[in-house]
Amino acid sequence: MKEDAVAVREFEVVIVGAGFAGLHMLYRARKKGLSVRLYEAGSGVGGTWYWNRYPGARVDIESMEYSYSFSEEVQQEWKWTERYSPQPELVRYAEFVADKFDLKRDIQFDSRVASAVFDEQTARWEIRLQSGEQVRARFCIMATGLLSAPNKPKIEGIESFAGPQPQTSLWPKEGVALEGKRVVVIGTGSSAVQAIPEIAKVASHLTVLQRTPAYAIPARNHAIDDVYQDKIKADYTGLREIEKNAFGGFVSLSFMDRPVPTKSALEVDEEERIAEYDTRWAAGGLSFYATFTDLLFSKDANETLADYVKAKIRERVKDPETAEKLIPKDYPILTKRLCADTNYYETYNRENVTLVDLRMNPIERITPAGVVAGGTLHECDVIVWATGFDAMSGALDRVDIRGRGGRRLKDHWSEGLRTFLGLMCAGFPNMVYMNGPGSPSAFFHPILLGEYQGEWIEQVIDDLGADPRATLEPRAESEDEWQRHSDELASLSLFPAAKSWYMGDNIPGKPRRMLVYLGSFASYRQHCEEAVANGYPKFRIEGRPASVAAVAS
Ligand code: NA7
Repeated sequence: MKEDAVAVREFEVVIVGAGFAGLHMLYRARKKGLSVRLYEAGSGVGGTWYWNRYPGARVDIESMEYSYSFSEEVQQEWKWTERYSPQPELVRYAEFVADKFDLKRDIQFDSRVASAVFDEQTARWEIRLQSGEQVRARFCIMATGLLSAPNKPKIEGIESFAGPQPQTSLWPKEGVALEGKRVVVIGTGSSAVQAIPEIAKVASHLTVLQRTPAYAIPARNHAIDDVYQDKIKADYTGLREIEKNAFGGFVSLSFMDRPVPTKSALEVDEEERIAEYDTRWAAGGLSFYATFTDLLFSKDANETLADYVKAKIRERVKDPETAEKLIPKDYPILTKRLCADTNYYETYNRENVTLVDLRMNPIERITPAGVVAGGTLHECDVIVWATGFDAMSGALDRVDIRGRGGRRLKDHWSEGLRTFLGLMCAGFPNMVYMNGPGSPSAFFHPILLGEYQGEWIEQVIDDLGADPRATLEPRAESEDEWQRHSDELASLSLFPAAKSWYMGDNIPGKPRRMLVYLGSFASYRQHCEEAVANGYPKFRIEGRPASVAAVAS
């Protein structure tokens, strides 16, 4: 039978991914009256929070901030229990929002999208699921997440290990038995920093294999009550406005009056500088990013904070040799993601915890009995891979995406990731990425960014709405211009001095480039608005809908 004889369902909008960005996009598309279907690989909503079920997993932006702003009802009704919510509560929150707006009736779970191919004849995306099911859509919105494609290194013998070897980012729903076991954790990024103290409490022995030490700041998590929440809920709109202009999109609530840094670390004297660091250390969390204007741009300024945190690590770890191993030596603080910890460093004071420096003792192979590093076999019952993600592009690369002329998105990116505004690519009409590479994503509150991008996408769909064959894609020169601007901002910062997932360094063969737009959200928003104002000057439009044709020609 010919394919067309089989009923291929057609939607105006297909969304991929039921994380926070995808759910909000679905809400908007439905409200607009568009025919829409969302495909999700998992069996439930929540995206990153659905998959990352490892012990200790919790958000590191305060929950009162790390939440939706688009519905005042949601803001008022939902109650958080802790300053930084644990993973199960974040999933419950996503469920609450999905149920409140009856979103699940347009979501197909357990459905991984395998390919999306643009058909130039029909101006439609042909989307195929791994199950073989096929649908068509005019707009394909990839809400696939910035940190969702797990990275598991290829190491000799990896399949031979006799016990379980879960990844933090794909932690089994039924859990992993760690009680009384000998556990090896590989990696010391944010996930490991959260998991290690929890695993150490129950394992008979924990060996941590560390390639690059992290900088971690105490999270100082605690329960939050109604009185505290009601104070914020009294003017949530006001808080959201502050967040949109704040460094990183969050203020850390005790610093609401100081959302952006105003002084250089070098223009104040040491007493004032240390007092500021002490205040933030006592408050806990990631507000350090917003302490001074030049921490990410001046090596000398940066060192003032690095030295401060190094001294704290030495205070927290009893054995000086272990403390030295835990102190980062070769990258500026904040240029790899700062971690928020609960008893991370103190965990190395426990009798049942050993730290191995992989720089001195690289991993050689995995055997049925454990991990061989530097000639020593670290025998264990469980290996936990806390080795991060193929960030920003990994989830998109896993889908076989082909635009005009059959060109693969992977090939478009073979010399370095490039997008226009992190939203679209030339040659891939009507395909939009949410929290994509080249957007402020990892450097801005991802939920608020997703909400803004959702509004932007809605406007684009609205403007193109008149003609079902109309398509829109950035001009190649708009993409070049955006990349030049983004690369230039990165080159002024200290980020290139660190090997990090921000720069694509953690994935062998990934071209090096700053994957996150470092301008402020305000500036990003201005670029997004200018791009579509006055007839979409930065875009190539086919089908010429009346609303944009006049000026775009
Ligand atoms: P991260 O932050 O990318 O951390 C991954 C860790 O795994 C990091 O310490 C890596 O060392 C280590 N790693 C990766 N590959 C290897 C190999 N082959 N051998 C040894 N060690 C390895 O991921 P997370 O999941 O912790 O956090 C991701 C983000 O989620 C975080 O930034 C927050 O935004 C939330 P490396 O530093 O590459 O030397």
